[in-house]
Amino acid sequence: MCKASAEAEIPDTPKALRSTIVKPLPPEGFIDHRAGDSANDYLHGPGYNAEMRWEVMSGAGYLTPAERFFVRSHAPTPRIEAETWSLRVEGPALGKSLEIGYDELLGLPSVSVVKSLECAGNGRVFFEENQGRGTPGTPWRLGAVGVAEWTGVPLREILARANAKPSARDILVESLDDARMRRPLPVEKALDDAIVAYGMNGEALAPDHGFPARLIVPGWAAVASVKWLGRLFVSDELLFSPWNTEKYVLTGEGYDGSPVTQQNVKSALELAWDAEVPAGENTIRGRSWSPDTSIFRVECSLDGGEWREAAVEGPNLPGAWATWSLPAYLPAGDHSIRVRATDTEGRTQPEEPAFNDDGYLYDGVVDFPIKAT
Ligand SMILES: Nc1nc2c(c(=O)[nH]1)N[C@H]1C(S)=C(S)[C@@H](COP(=O)(O)O)O[C@H]1N2
Ligand SMILES: [Mo]
Repeated sequence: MCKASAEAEIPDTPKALRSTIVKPLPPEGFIDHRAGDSANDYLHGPGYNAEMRWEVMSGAGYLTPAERFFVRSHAPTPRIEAETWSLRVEGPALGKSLEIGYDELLGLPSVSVVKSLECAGNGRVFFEENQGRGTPGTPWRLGAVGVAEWTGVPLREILARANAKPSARDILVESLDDARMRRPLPVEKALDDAIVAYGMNGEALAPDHGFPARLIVPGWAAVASVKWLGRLFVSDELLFSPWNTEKYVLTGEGYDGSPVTQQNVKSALELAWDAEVPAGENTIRGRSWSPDTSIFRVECSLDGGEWREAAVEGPNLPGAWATWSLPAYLPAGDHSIRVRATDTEGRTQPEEPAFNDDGYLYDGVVDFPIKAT
């Protein structure tokens, strides 16, 4: 029987069946940010994190391969068996409770969407490097983002099957890993475009990315996209947990402590940080992304010179990214390239993003160092 309490009873994952991150993290593909055990405080602890090196996207096609996708987990990756797993959907704002097994989930009406998934802290290190303001948290450069094709069941469909009442307001999304995430998601966003995903780039989700099922909440900081789903508790009241009051909230001067929701416009080069390229004529390639629309324009400034437009190439899918290129003559020596994207809503990357205490949502113009030899 399903119990309609706000606290889920989540079985302990046997220790022998966990690994900090399961997939290989070859050093040429990842910056390993794992910083030791955070077993006593998965909410605030450093977690188990691996950053994608941007040079792997050079010539890699539009989607980020699952093997190259960044990992951000508060606790070790749990190994969950599809046969014994189920998703519980319950709470006072539903006409009936559901318990959906893996095969049953795969049999429900599904969609496939190509969307980015980005950590709220992506770009955090630039608050320190560009503004001299240190923050706690993983020192991501720009590799805590990826674009994948996600396949799953619209959350709207699941809520309809549970006879969700019009009074439904908030959903506590609970995970089965040791972090036991309990991040509330507004019903409005759930009904709009959130999905319970079981597929990534045409394959079952990998263990590190949420097998058997995770939420995908397009355009929102990826903390909303809870992995290893266990239970959705649907309430007609606003819900609060440390996951939307203590962490993943915007605090500091000018902020009111509200949860991070939508991401913003950013850009990266398909090059290593501090890349070396041959001196002479080069084609610089990069990608820019918007949380919910396409990219309208990308401008670059070489060594502090005038802004020049890069050639934006297709596909340029809304809520995913656009690839672009810029011819650049680079004489031997040290150079820098500044990149500034604008999306079709007219949102442009600012010179100096407003600082917040935990270093979320850095969307400022980044000065990419390049050495020509
Ligand atoms: N259960 C669970 N879900 C989670 C997390 C987690 O630690 N546990 N981390 C969140 C955060 S902060 C991010 S950025 C994304 C990362 O997704 P990925 O590891 O598939 O790239 O997962 C989110 N979902
Ligand atoms: Mo994150």
